Order: sequence, then structure tokens, then C-alpha cells
Amino acid sequence: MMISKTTITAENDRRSAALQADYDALGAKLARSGVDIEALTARAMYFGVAVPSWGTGTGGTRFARFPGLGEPRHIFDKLDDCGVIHGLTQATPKVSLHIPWDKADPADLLAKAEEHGLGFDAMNSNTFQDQPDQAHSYKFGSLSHTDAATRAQAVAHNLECIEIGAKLGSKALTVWIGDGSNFPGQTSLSKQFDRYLDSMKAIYAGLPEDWRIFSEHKIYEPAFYSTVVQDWGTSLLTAQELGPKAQCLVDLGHHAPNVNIEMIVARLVRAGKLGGFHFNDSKYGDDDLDAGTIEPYRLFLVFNELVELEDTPGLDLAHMIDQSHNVTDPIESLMISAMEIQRAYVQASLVDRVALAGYQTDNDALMAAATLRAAFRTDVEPVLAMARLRKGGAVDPVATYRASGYRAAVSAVRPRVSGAGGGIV
Ligand SMILES: [Mn+2]
Repeated sequence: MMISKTTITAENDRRSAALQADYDALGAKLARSGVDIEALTARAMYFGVAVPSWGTGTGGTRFARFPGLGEPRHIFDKLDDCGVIHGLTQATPKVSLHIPWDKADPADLLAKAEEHGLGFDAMNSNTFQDQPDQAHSYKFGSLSHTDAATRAQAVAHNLECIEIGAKLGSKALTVWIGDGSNFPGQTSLSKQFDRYLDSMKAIYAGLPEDWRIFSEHKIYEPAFYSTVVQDWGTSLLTAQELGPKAQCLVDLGHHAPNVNIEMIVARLVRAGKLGGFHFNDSKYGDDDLDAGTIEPYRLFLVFNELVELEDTPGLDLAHMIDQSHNVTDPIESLMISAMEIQRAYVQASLVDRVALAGYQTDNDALMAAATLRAAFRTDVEPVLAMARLRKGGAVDPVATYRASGYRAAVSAVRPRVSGAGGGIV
């Protein structure tokens, strides 16, 4: 089930004249500052961010999960929903899979993805929960567990994720573990990390030549006293010890409040170890709220670093969303998020870097900050909408999605479930 070209065209026809007028006006305004709007639109058209398969289901909290209408029953429904998101936004050409939630015959996965013009981004392993058929429990850890057989089981699972991903055209594995401790003294902080590194080395050894492994840090939760890979320092240590195919993944929600994430980004690029992102937004902790909805300026500042450093040799970033949607239609949240991430990228591309460098050299703090704000305040919506229109997407994806009746249509064939693999990671 997809949204028809007829629906998209009809919705776009109602908006295209106004869009052209807004685009021309913005183009004239930008031209006065020496910016070519067409170059900006080309950048918007090129930009892509991957959708997490698990984000298409309604998430939950520690307290409850309230199922939504027409939730995906399995990975093929999820890929249909991802197809809708990409079809309308033209900004999400890839999907990131979570194993074993998304396990299926690779040939069937490829066929379904091809139907929607989708590819596969980084694979995600799951050793933060037990599966019904597994021999050893992860209650007290996985890759860093005190028991060698449990560690071996967790390593084997990650190797299986690589094996599946290799058949799908994926080129990376993201490893996030919930290992840690809840009490001082419960575990040896040093020995636990040594065990983790040994396990990661075994996984690294199984990487194909053209693959990367991403180490994802998170300050706390589910462990509440200590976490094995708690911050970017430990993540960088891990990536450096493993070797050139290992890099760090920054999930925007995985830091203490007020941490300067754009600085982490700059440092990791400097070290040649920034591999990618899990985009989301947060107010208090790992809230997994929609990207750009709480602190859009922080998202912009992250992209400001990325654009400044985009010519760094070897920089190849995996942009991925990692969110949990509890009170919205996940398709709408993911479309909005993809567009907000794209917006931050385009706004960061507007920064007058020559002027900024000059203000920095002259220690003109006021004008340096004003230069960033001038880019952030520019309404680039006409650029984003024109990029979508030219690629065959929707000028207004949410309005077009609602007009299509997609959710009601899939609700008729997808029964309401409470135990789907959506959740917070
Ligand atoms: Mn994440």
C-alpha cells in the first residue's frame, strides 16, 4: 500500500504557485547576500537521513504503551511505512534495521525495499533484552558479562547482524549495550570495560573489508549507577583501540543535560572517529522526542560544525533518526523529524563562513554569534519544499499524508497490537 502519485500531484498543485512565489522571494533575498538559492536547493535535494524501522511503531514508556491505529505488524509493514515517509519527504532513502525484531528472509527484505526505492543503513544489534529462545540471560550484561558463554552468545548475535546486513547492502553495525551496574561495588569498572573491549574485538574481526562498526555511548539507563560505554570518551577509547573501521555514533539524547554536543562532534571529527548520528531531541534525559522540536538551535549548531568540517578527508557520516513516538502518528513524527534535520543542515549551509572566520580572528564575539543567528533565523522552508517537489515528493508531506487516508486504510488490515517491537533505544 502506497500513496498514489495522483494524490501527491493533486495536493502539490494546490500549493505550487504559492511555493514558487515564496521561493522567488527568498531567492532574491539570498542573492543580495551573494547566496545562490539553487545551490542551496541542490544541497537539500542531496541530503538524506535514515529512518529507524522501530520508529514506525508506537513506542512506550516504563509505565505503559498505548497502541496506535494500524501499527505495523512486522518488518514488511514497517518498510511500507518507511516507503510512505520517503515518498512524501524524499529525504529518507534508507532504513536502519534492528535485529532480531526485523529478522526475515533477506531476499524478501530486499524485494520490499526495492518496491519503495529504499536502501539499508547501519544494522543494530540487540543484547539489551532476552529473546525467548536464548540460552544465557543478559540481565547482568551482554558483551561485558562476567560469564564467558554469555559474552560469546552476545558476540555471535552481533556477527549474525553483520551477516544479515551484508546480504542487504548495509555497510555498518551499530552497537549499543545496556551493560553497567546499579550499585557501587556491583562490578569492577575496569574489568567490565576490558571484557567489553575483548568482545568488541571479536566482532570487529568479523567485519567485512568495507564495513564499519559504530560504538554508541549513553550516560545511563537501563543501568543507573554506571554504564560501560557512558560517554564519548569511552566511545573514542573503544574506537581507537579497535582500529580504523571503528567509529563513534552520537545519539543526541545520550548525554547529561546541557552538555555541549557540538563540541563533541568537532572533537570526534578531529580524531577521524565520527561515524554517525542518532537524531532525536530531549528536554530532561533520553526522551527520544522528535528532532528539532525542543532545542532546534542545538540541532543547528551540530550541523554548523558538520558543514564547517564537511571537506575533512574520510568524513562519511551515517545520519539516522532514533526516536520513540508515544502520542503522535509515527509516520508524521518521522516526516517532521527528517525535515527538521534537513532544515538544520540547509540553515547551517547558509552561514557566511568567510565573515565568521574573520570575526573569530578579530575576537568580535558579538558579530560572530550574530552571523550564526542570521543563518538560523532564515526561513528556508521554500528551499526544502522545492527540493521535495523537484524529487517527486510532497510540498506539504503531513497535509498530503492526511489527505491520502493512508492510516485509516492500513488500520483496516492491521489489527491493533500491544506487543510490537517498538520501543525506546
Ligand atoms: Mn540511539
